[in-house]
Amino acid sequence: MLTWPNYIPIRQSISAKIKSGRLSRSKIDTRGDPIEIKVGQQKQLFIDDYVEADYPDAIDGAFGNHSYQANRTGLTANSYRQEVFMTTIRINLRQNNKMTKTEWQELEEIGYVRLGVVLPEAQIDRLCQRIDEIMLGTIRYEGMGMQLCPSAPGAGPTTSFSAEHKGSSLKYRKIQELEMDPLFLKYIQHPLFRDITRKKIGEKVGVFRSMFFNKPAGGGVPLGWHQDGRNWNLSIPEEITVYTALDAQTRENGCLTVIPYSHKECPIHTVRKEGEIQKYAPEEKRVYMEMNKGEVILLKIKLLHSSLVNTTDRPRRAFSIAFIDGDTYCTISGERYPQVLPEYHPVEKQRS
Ligand SMILES: O=C(O)CCC(=O)C(=O)O
Repeated sequence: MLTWPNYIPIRQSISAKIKSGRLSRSKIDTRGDPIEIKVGQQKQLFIDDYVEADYPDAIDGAFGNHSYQANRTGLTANSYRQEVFMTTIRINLRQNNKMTKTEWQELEEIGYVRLGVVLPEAQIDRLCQRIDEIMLGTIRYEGMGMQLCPSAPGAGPTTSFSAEHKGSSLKYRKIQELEMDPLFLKYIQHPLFRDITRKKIGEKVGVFRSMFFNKPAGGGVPLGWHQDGRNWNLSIPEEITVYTALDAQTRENGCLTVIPYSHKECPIHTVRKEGEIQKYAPEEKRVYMEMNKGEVILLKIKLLHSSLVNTTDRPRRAFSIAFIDGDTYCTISGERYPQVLPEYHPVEKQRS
């Protein structure tokens, strides 16, 4: 079976055929990219007859163990030529709350693994509604860390992150300590994440952060290339983040972008200078993680990642959980972190 960072196997398979002369580029989607994926609950692949023979394997590789239904829905318009037809792939809800051996291997090797959609769409919608209520201030939690997006009216170019609500607006950039909210806590305690953390950490699990990352409609702040964890100063180092796309992510709305295998290339941390970007994160190494609404990715903390701004008129909301051992404390301040598994224990002193 083909392994997968992004749609590379499909692309490689197409490239091989182009090189060997069995397929001419003109036979593929005339817009240049051989395969177009429309992100949403349904993915549409524009795929050619030659690729069809390979595609069950490729798709199987692409979506790991997730079941899928592929239906040939007929020939597309003439502009795609007769050889190109449209296939609809529906990503079903993940059935298995345990990670497979292959998924663990992929995580270790590539630095991330796609886990599929973990919650039904209606429940993801409830999380979206809840985070909107928190931003608007109709639901409030004392001590919850919040930062406005500079695009919020009156926010100014630099906004600070501190433990207070900063006005009713959907233009927040980050919100932390979401484990305080029962709906988000329930999600953090999802059986799949219980399985992952039991294997990686043990029975008693905390969160260094459970954070909302927002790129409000028509804006947001670009996030430069970086690894996580360098300044966390944790007594027990941890290395996994569970990242959930609350809205579908695309290149247009500033999807998470990663450099596969970069977690092995240490230390790199923040990559700001042009020369460093060319060295560590050149365009050809980048994987734009276009995701379905509700799709979950497990990331190694040292995986180099970034994201751009949202150029669409809809928000790009995401939820990122950095799980740690429940006994971890900060080696500088001595502060402890909230425990979330097997049950929730908040910390007395709130972080700012
Ligand atoms: O959602 C984003 O744009 C960035 C997320 C991120 O940096 C993280 O989860 O560590």
